[in-house]
Amino acid sequence: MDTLDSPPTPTTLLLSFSQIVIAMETWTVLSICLVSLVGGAYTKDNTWGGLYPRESVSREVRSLDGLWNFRLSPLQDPDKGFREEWYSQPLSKTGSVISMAVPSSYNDVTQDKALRDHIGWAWYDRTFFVPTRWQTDKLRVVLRLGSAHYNSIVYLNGLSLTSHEGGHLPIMAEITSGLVYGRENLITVAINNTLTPETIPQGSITYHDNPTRYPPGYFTQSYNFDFTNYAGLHRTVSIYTTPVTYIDDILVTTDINGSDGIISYNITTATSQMGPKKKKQSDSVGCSIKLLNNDGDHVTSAMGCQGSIMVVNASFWWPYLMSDNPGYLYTLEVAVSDDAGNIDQYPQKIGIRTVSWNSTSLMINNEPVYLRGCGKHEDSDIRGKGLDYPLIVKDFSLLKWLGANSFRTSHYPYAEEIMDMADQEGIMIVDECPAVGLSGFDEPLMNKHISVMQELVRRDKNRPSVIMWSVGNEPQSNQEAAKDYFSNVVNATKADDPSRPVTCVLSYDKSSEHAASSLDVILVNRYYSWYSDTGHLEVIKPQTITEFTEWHKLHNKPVMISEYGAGSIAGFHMDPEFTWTEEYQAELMIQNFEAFDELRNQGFFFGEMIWNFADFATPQEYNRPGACMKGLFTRARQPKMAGHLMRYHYWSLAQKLNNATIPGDARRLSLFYKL
Ligand code: GCB
Repeated sequence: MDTLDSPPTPTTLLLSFSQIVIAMETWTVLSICLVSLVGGAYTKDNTWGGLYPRESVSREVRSLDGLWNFRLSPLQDPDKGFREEWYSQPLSKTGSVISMAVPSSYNDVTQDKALRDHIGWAWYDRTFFVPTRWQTDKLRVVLRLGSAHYNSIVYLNGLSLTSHEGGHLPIMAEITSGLVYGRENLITVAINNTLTPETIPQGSITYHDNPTRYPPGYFTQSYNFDFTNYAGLHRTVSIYTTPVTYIDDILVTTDINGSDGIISYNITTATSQMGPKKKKQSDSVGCSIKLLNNDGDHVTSAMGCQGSIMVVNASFWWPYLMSDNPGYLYTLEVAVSDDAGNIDQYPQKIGIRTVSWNSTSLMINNEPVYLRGCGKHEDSDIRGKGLDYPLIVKDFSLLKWLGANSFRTSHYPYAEEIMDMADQEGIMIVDECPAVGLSGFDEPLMNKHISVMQELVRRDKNRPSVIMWSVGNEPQSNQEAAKDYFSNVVNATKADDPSRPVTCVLSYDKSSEHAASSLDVILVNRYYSWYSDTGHLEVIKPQTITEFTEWHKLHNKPVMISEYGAGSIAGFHMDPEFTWTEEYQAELMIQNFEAFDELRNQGFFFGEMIWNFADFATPQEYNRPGACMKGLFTRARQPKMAGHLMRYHYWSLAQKLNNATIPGDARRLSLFYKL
């Protein structure tokens, strides 16, 4: 959904329509004037592939992470920055700025409540140096922002460069002709966190215009999900170079035949129309590939921009605890060259594995898998949803400590750096788009939803860890319009990627549910003894067994539970167990485990994911103390009783189903939990 020179959508600007028209007109006129001043016009480049910026002999990557300048647009004057053209000069010249960490959410890094609770536009800028060498070497230069939540407009040296709707997915634009070489360049990003019924996810703004109860112009934002709507430049920002003729995208699919692997690849190339011309450009581009094993040794090579190669006696990609060597990755070194002498190379990590499914099971490499996992969030203290390497390492270390083999990227796509870890550690991913709690299924929303899925598939298609696409979480799919809506979104996703099952996480009763019939596998969230029959743990087993058996009978598809759980306040204990205590959370889990064992024995139940891996931040409300407390771990990633219990449970399953050996301390701890 990247567009150059396309204005942000009115609904996300928090401006009146007439203000938007004026802003758009000013913006366009201004762009035209400034373009002629610097002598270069930006052209549309929204056909980019999903390749993460990686260095190679032909590519250089420079990080723009660090401390940026930052200021907010006033709540009551959201278009001030556009009207005063804050992007046309350093932000510090437009008013007072503060330093802002990138990547990070901006909400929790200061003591300022207005910043934490801001609704509307926030502005970032920084300068960066570009060497003259890049110009003399006639390189194409690309800017990439890992994600900016929710709506963003990017300016380079005072000109509008690109805009993007939606957080959690990358924004890219070629900047070759807009750069000043051998000098400092200015990048400015305006970000708006406003959610409306037309955004994905949805939200709404309420204007409280009763002067006896609220101050003038008072408005609030609400949304149909419980996690904090953190905002900002959440992921890494970088610029990178490629030759003028470059690898635009690589699609890899894999198959297995006995002990051999088959890798099919399709390389898309492009030639920059904006970049400096190096000699004579040519249409004739040649591709070659080289396959390296994970020690970097050469395995095989081939010529051609598409084709298949056979890997004799391949090392397959297996999930964690299903093999002694899980997460085995090869590197496909792709090279393209044109007859003007441009050569581009890109190292693409791949795993050789298959995903298949039938009416009862999900299989990796033809072996049924049972998902032992968690719903998660990108969430931590101070950083909010900002990418944080220590947190990535800690979370994967905890997942493996638990004996988990999977998680769902609830409720939006996670950072590519997290996905890299999943690939390499053998953690299976249900890859979810940001469509959480959708309602009002009209055509414009559907088209936007389909585009978001396309962006997600484009980004993550080559990842062996991704075993399933989830087009959303808990839509209001009891509405009849959900039937056609989801059938269209699912079919569009399958057209983009027929190799993986497509699902949507459901919450309505099967009798009133309209999305289920289009899904390949059924994922259901259920909170027995928490949101229903609170305090009555004895109902969990009969209710869970009955319900999930019926889902399978009705749809003849594999079924799993994608959320269950209870809130617990770390350190709060009572015996007998009582809601919100660690004991209650643990006992609720034990009741669920017994139900899951029975369901698994029936042959159609293919996984369990507890809600949630860790406690996470929520907006201010009276039923949650600043966080959703259903974590196995606290927000600081320390285990509750539930974490220890889950460690024993998941390792026991791994022993039973995958012949894994339960670590000694996990076995000892089980004695505390009546297991
Ligand atoms: C759900 C949602 C999840 C919430 C959870 C809860 O069904 O999918 O996002 O956090 O319930 O704790 O209420």
